Amino acid sequence: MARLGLILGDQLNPNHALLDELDPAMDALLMGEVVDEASYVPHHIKKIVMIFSAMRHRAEDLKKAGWRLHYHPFDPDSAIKSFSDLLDAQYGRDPFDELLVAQPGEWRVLNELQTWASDHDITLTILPDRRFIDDLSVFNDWAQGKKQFRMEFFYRLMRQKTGYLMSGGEPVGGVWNLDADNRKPYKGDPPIVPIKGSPPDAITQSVIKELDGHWSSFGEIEGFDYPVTPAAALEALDEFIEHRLVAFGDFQDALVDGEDYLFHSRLSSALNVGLLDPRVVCERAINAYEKGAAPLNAVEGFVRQIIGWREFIRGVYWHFMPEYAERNTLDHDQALPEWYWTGQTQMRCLAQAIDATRRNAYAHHIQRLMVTGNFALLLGVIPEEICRWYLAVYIDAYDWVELPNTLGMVMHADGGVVGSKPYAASGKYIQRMGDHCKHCVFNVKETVGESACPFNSLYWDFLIRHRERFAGNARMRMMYRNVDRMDSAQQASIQERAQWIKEHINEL
Ligand code: FAD
Ligand code: DLZ
Repeated sequence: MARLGLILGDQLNPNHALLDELDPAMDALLMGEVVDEASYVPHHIKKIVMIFSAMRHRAEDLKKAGWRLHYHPFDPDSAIKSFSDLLDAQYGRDPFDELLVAQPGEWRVLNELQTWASDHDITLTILPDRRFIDDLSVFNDWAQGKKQFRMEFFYRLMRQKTGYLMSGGEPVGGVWNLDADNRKPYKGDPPIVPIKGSPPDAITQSVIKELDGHWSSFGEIEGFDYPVTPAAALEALDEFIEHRLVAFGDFQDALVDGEDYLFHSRLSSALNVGLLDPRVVCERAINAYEKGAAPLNAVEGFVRQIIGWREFIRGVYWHFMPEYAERNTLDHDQALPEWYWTGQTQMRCLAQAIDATRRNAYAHHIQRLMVTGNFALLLGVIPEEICRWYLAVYIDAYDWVELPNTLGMVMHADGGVVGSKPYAASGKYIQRMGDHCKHCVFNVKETVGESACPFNSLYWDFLIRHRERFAGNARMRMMYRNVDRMDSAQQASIQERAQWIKEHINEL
């Protein structure tokens, strides 16, 4: 029986399950740079360069290891546009009875492969996706019978399962979560060591040459320096551990004008295409803690992002898809402001986050959550529009991770699966966590009036509009107490200013 293994562009992990399942002497592998995958959203050009270059490196390694691999390089004029076309072409060239693939990262892709296999009467075998710490069944077993999913409890299970930062069955340091220590604004100490980056090698340079000027999408190509091989990704990991992990915890929530990365790892793109194994990432960070090179609040905070948030978010995605993508619990109906695609807004925090996104295909978590995300929530943007934006513009964005973070965590459009309350915040939060407001034309201390920070009126308007849904939420009681301190005239003028902002949003 002839078997074909399809390796998707974000499944480049050297321990891919296909390589254990198939026999290089008998079975073939297939990889393809297909136009539809590069264009179903206007991906940042750096994201496409990274994926194609990493795919080409992986293909070289597989061929060197003796695999019979058919590789379809990018060709916008080719008749091969989709994974289905790619499989058709391969089937015509070298027929097979069974198609094997690791669980794709998107429901859309899984659906396409299932449809293709069923139309061709071919057995489709889905193998585990080893880019994660655990199999999806771990999340599903945990989720069974639960009315509410809370990351914190899933995280504790993952700590116990991995044994990370555990001692005698108890969390090291006596508490599971040191998040309360991780909210300091940054005042310049310790100095931020710039990310060294991985200069483009010959393969990356040739991808850049092929795409530059011939493939228009979002973002700038200049300065590409993301790792595209497992070796380069390990170097990036070690560099993070040596220079930034130490302050990762303290300044995890900080926002600093002119600083793109602060103390974040910038490892998400490598993790999400399988260049880095999440276990290796956590174990090297824990090793730094055990050697006394990084404090517990930094290492626990970092490990939590990976064994907690990353695994939890993926579990939520597969648990609720495909209907999850359709949710719009708060009935939001505003179009995404045009300047999300250009960065041309006078609101300093948004301009900085979007400018970094355009240059780097990256913004750090607090920019994504509390700046571009928070603003879209307060404005009431249609979830589908803001999700499409996040999926397009970030180098690490794939549906399994982007969707629950955006639709769930940021937009609260899932009705509270990912978060028990929306992360709605006024300009005061942005002022507290950084220095953007000092450089902004708007006044963060004002709520109404022409020069008032737009976050402020939109924040109160959001609370007033959604009073029925949120006033009874224990975690929002204080917010509603503040709303109730305002008389009806104050509330009306806030709502008037919020309405004006919505009507003139593209001019701000
Ligand atoms: P660090 O701050 O150094 O964190 C370390 C690692 O933890 C990350 O590399 C990532 O693998 C993991 N991690 C941290 N938070 C999360 C999270 N909430 N969900 C999943 N993994 C997490 N992350 C993506 O990988 N792809 C996305 O498309 C994506 N979209 C997002 C959209 C929104 C609206 C928000 C609020 C967050 C999103 N995130 C996404 C999560 C997070 O913002 C990024 O993982 C992080 O900013 C990547 O930068 P870093 O590698 O420097 O992360
Ligand atoms: C994101 C992406 C892009 C831009 N291009 C390709 C490609 O040409 N070939 C490929 O196999 N995969 C690509 N990908 C990743 C797929 O879209 C990915 O498999 C899904 O996003 C699932 O996570």
